[in-house]
Formats: sequence, C-alpha cells, structure tokens
Amino acid sequence: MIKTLKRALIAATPISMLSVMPAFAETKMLPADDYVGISFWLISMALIAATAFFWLEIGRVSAKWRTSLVVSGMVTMIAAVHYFYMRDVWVEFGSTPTVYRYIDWLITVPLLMIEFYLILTAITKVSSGIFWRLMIGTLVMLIGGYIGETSFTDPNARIFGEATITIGFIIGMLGWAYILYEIFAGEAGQLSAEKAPASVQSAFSTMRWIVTIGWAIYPLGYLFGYMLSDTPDFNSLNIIYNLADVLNKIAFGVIIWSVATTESNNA
Ligand SMILES: *C/C=C(C)/C=C/C=C(C)/C=C/C1=C(C)CCCC1(C)C
Repeated sequence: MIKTLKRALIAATPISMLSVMPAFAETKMLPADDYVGISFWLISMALIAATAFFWLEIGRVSAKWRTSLVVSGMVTMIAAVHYFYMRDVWVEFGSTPTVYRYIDWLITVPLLMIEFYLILTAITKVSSGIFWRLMIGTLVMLIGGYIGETSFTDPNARIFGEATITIGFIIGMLGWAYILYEIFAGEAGQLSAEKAPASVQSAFSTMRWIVTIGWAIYPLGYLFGYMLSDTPDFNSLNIIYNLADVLNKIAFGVIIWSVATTESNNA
C-alpha cells in the first residue's frame, strides 16, 4: 500500500520519468543473453551499412552497371526495415511470425531475380522472356511456401486439408526448380555462357550457386521446422534464416558490386 502511494507520488513528478524508465526498459530492452534478438540486431545494422555502401559506390561504376547497384541497395534497405520490425516484435514477444519474412521475400526475391536480368542486359541484348520466367518461378515458389506455412499455425488456412503443408512445400520446390533451370540450362544460362566476358561469367556463376546453396537453407528450415517436427525450434530457425539473409542479400550484392567495378575499370 505504502509502496503504491510512493510510486504514485514519484510518478506525479516529471523527474520521476528517470526512475520509471528503467522499469519500463526492463521489459522492452534487448536482453544481453537473447542471442536470437542480438542476431536480428546485427543483421539490421549490416543491412543498413550494405545499403549505404552499394548506393555510395554507384558513382564509381559505368552507366550500364548503375541500375544493378541501385537494386542491390534496394534489397538490403527493404530487408533492413523488415528486420527492425521483426527485431522489435521478437524482443517484445520472444517470437516473430515467419509470415513477416514472406512480406519481405515477396519484394526482395523478385528484385534479386531482376539482378540476373540486369547483369545480362549490361553485356548483351536480352529477351524479356527471361525476366518473366524468373518472376513466375519466384511467385510460384513464394505462394506455395506461404500457403503451406500459414496452414501450419492456422487450421482454417488448410486449403488442401491435412496435406496443405506438404502440397505447399511441393509447389514451392517446383517454383525454385524452375528458377534453377532458367539460370543454369535455360536462356539466361546460355546467354551468360555464350556472350559474357570472363568476369561476368564468373559473377553469374557465383550468383547461381548462391541461389542453389544459399537458398536451400529456407526450404530446409521449412522441412525440419514444419514437416519433420511438431514443435519447431523457432530460436534456431530464426538464427538460421538471419544468417541465410546475410549470404543471400548482402554477399549477393557484393558479388554484383565486384563485377560492376571490375567491368567499369576495364571499359
Ligand atoms: C532475401 C530472401 C530470400 C533470398 C528468400 C528466399 C526464399 C526461398 C528460396 C524460399 C524457398 C522455399 C521453397 C523452395 C519451398 C517452399 C518453402 C519456401 C518458400 C521456404
């Protein structure tokens, strides 16, 4: 009772903000032993720094490579804003719906796909079919994953009944397989092999492997998280997805930056 009165008195004075804030902060601040929260924090900063880097470097490359760097920075900036939000939700609730990631993926994955198209247009004439096929593959992959993933937590969303998680996964895998086909064996892969100078070919090839190995982390997370276990370990899943994004967004952009600066110096 006395304590409550005392608190009320303190709260009534403006200076009390100083004593109230630590109590408020206790529940809202990132705890030093929250490794998942800290990984959200680190990646947020890395994404912002990468954005500044890609955009500031635009002036150093020749005109036809500029759009590629603009897009690399857009990917990291859009992801950074999502990460700020996911980090706050994580710190507050100790969890963050994976669906937030899908909003990010829906914007950033098409932009990453456009990078393949842009790299090819910087060196040769390219048909718009490449662009559209990569977009279709992306949409099928993400819509399949989204259908499956939302049905995990929400039985009402099981549009294919019990099998929705599996069917969503299969649709998603087909979309990804279609993208891989296009960049390895399809028109995009052939153009790179026939028309591109050595430095572009090697960048194209590294980007392809990122889309193969780096991207495989997400369906593996889905497989182990939702299909092979009834109680997903969201701590590990979030750390794995966070690290995957460093590779698939920042490292991917660095490869493009590297080929853009090399080719600009050679020109
Ligand atoms: C920056 C974010 C990136 C590069 C996200 C990529 C996401 C994927 C490659 C997701 C793939 C999935 C499948 C291949 C199967 C179904 C489930 C998904 C959506 C996780």
